[in-house]
Amino acid sequence: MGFFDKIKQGLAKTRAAFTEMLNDVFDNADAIDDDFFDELEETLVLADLGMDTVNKLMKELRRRVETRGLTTTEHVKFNLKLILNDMLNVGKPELDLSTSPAVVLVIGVNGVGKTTTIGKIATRLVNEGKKVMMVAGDTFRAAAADQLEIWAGRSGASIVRQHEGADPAAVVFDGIQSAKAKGVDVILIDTAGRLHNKQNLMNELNKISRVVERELPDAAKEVLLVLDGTTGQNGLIQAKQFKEIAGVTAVAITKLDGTAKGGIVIAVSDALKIPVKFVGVGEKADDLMPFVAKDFVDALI
Ligand SMILES: Nc1nc2c(ncn2[C@@H]2O[C@H](COP(=O)(O)OP(=O)(O)OP(=O)(O)O)[C@@H](O)[C@H]2O)c(=O)[nH]1
Ligand SMILES: [Mg+2]
Repeated sequence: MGFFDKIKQGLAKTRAAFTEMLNDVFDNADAIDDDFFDELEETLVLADLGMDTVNKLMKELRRRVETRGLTTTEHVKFNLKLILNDMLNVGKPELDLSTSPAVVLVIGVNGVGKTTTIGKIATRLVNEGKKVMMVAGDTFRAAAADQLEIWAGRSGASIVRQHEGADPAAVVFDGIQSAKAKGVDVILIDTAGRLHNKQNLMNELNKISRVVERELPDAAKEVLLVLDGTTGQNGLIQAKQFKEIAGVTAVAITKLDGTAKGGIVIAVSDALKIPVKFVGVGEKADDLMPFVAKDFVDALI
């Protein structure tokens, strides 16, 4: 199944809620007038695009309708899709894995799907013929490394772990030495989301980043923030905080299969100007899709 069909399936709940309402708005419009714009705006807000993004979108759409003299719903719909596409195209859609090794630091609050997403990315990369290593930087509880180890086994990646309570930066140091010795292509670092406060989290992530920077100064590096799509606007707040403390370069949005709030993908890229590079649409190894903006918009509208 290609991205388009899979994302359509993954977005089934969002489509049921949003796409149908949107079609109603377009089908029942007598004219491109204030009533039409009001109804469209309401629908976009309900899809969890967020007020800021909706306001910006509506302003741009009205501007286009006026300056281009758009009179048919077809033309308006087409322009709506173009604007959404622009909002989603805020950077390179793929991870930068241009060096061997390349490093992907995976962060996010607990339960959003970090470990699962690492397992899925590893599966994808191993299938592409890459040598992948997972590093269990979540030392908060032993079960975290156990869960990662299961994904390592499933995907064919290697894993570096230490005992519960170990210093995550020390585990990362170990992992990097081992990766260099083994000629690993991609190092995927799992981290804990459950830290006592923002300061602790920031300190720990900074310490890990410093080790990576010192040991691999020339490596391609990504900081991948994982967000749970079912949390809607709350995810957007988390994203803003993580952007501030951790230099996020890419976003993965998980659990889109379980929510009608798929509009969060647009809200996050528009508000943060950081590209969404993956979307999760299920719990299995192949339920992670590299993000294709145009297909996403086509699936939505
Ligand atoms: N339906 C669905 N479930 C998902 C998806 N991604 C992850 N999950 C599930 O979400 C739950 C939490 O995933 P984890 O990968 O353990 O999340 P985490 O961020 O590592 O959590 P902590 O280690 O506790 O911080 C698991 O039950 C996963 O199977 C997805 O795209 N769709
Ligand atoms: Mg985890």
